[in-house]
Amino acid sequence: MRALGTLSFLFLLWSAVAVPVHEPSVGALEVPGTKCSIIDNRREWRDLTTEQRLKYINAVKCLHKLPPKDKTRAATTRFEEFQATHILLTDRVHLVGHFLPWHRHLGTLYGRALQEECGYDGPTTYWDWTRDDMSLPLLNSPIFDSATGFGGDGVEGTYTLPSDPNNQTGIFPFPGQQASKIWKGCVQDGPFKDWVVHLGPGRMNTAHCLVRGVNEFMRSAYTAASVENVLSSNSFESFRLIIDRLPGVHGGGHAMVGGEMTNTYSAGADPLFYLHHGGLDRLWWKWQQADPTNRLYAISGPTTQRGRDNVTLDFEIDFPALGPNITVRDTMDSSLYPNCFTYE
Ligand SMILES: *[C@@H]1O[C@H](CO)[C@@H](O)[C@H](O)[C@H]1NC(C)=O
Ligand SMILES: *[C@@H]1O[C@H](CO)[C@@H](O)[C@H](O)[C@H]1NC(C)=O
Ligand SMILES: *[C@@H]1O[C@H](CO)[C@@H](O)[C@H](O)[C@H]1NC(C)=O
Ligand SMILES: [Cu+2]
Repeated sequence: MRALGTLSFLFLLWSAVAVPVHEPSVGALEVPGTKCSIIDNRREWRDLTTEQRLKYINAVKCLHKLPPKDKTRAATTRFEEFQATHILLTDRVHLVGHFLPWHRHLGTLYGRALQEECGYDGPTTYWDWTRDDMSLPLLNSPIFDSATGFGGDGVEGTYTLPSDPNNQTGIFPFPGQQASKIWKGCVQDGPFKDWVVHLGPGRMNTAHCLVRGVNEFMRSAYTAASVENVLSSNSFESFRLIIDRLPGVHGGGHAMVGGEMTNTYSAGADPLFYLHHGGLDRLWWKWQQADPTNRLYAISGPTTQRGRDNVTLDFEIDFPALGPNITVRDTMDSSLYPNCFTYE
């Protein structure tokens, strides 16, 4: 009792004297640009253990059961809150210089939600399309496995696009694709076969199934040679243009999965959105790592679609309802706060 009294006295003395001087608050440790205490070593889908894959999928399902944090918006679940943010900001974060920075941080926030809100304890994951056997149909990819993946193709005849006579919602097929083939039908196998999403297609809000139309349309963008070619760009400007060019290495993954993934606005209805964007982010990361002195903080491209200016490192990007505003600079070195990840 007496010893305890002395100890607590010493503790009080220590906390009164030492704490205010030496101990920064936890928040202060997470200042953007500072070193992370934990790094998420991102790993490709097929390099996760089967147990990790199942846990990841369960976490995605969990996120779609949690309520949104900001109930004043259109999202009905926490999962949809990420999709809603993407819908809201689509016209501000595509075909601009901060396309890759914005999607990098969106992926971080989504991965963190799976870990912190839904108990996923494995690494954040991504899709390296070049590992799919080009001699086999895309549906043979382990990504589309119905037991340990995200389920397969949409079933023809189970979904009809709502009419959009004035093209108000941004539903449109990629050039050379037919809308009815791409919005083929509801996914009826695998973990998301009973899913109801409430946002999309496009900017509409309708309750509907997870729609896909898996196809080989853009496979050629994902040969090892084609991806090497993207990585051989020697300026950020040419790199970002080659990534974003329709229907290149960004649009290609959207087009091949088909359905909701082909929609610029509502693509985040499909959990594969985050694996595809993780794959793109990894290309950016690899491009940066090949010459960090010159590339880690290289940025260019307009601040608005069809703008003639260039985005700077100080440009602010926002994530309504998901997290605080950050600057483009804060995304450039993924190993620092607030992103804290690397690729194995
Ligand atoms: C529909 O709108 C999108 C953008 O929202 C545009 O890219 C597309 O060309 C339009 N399609 C038609 C047929 O007007
Ligand atoms: C924007 O950056 C690109 C690539 O560095 C450059 O070619 C272009 O001249 C810049 N435009 C302006 C308006 O500064
Ligand atoms: C975050 O960024 C958005 C868009 O630039 C801006 O409208 C908003 O005021 C910013 N919020 C804060 C808290 O700075
Ligand atoms: Cu996007």
